[in-house]
Amino acid sequence: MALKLFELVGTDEARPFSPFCWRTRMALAHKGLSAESIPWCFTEKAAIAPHNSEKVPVLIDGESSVADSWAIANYLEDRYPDRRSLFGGAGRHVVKTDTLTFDLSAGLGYTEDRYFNAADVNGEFRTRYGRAEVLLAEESTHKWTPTTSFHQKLVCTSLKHKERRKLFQG
Ligand SMILES: N[C@@H](CCC(=O)N[C@@H](CS)C(=O)NCC(=O)O)C(=O)O
Repeated sequence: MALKLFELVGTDEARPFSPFCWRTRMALAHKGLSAESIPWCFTEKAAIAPHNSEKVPVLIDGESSVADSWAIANYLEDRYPDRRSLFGGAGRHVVKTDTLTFDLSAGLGYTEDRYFNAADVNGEFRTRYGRAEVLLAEESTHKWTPTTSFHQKLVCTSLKHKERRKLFQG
């Protein structure tokens, strides 16, 4: 079934400019899926009202429709489990209901900091500092109304205390 995506545009329909819609485009690309674009302007509330949303992105997948970039990512992950995972690594849904999710995850990450002014990192003056890290994360989403949700994420990294102190001292 062909996917369709309502995405925010201005005068140029070929240039969707909403970062929330870009999120969905990136999620689709990561999954190897494409979606026909339905250009949408701020005033066209009636077009997305049947999908219980006042905002875009709204993804249409056959008879189903999903609003909110985070909800869409979760939908794609559940609906297309055989495609590359959006949430790779070791993880577990501790709670997963229509209105609440709470996830725990762990994995390897890579972070690169860049500084306007060179900073002393481990005795070396650097303008950038990249390192591989072990990550531990918890994340939750609470859906309050069809159009309002609260999303929080806490990621703990393996950055050593000595390195962290030097970074913050600049
Ligand atoms: N939490 C939503 C936010 C979506 C959102 O704010 N979309 C904006 C475009 S950037 C919108 O449609 N605004 C329409 C309006 O406020 O009338 C998501 O992640 O998708």
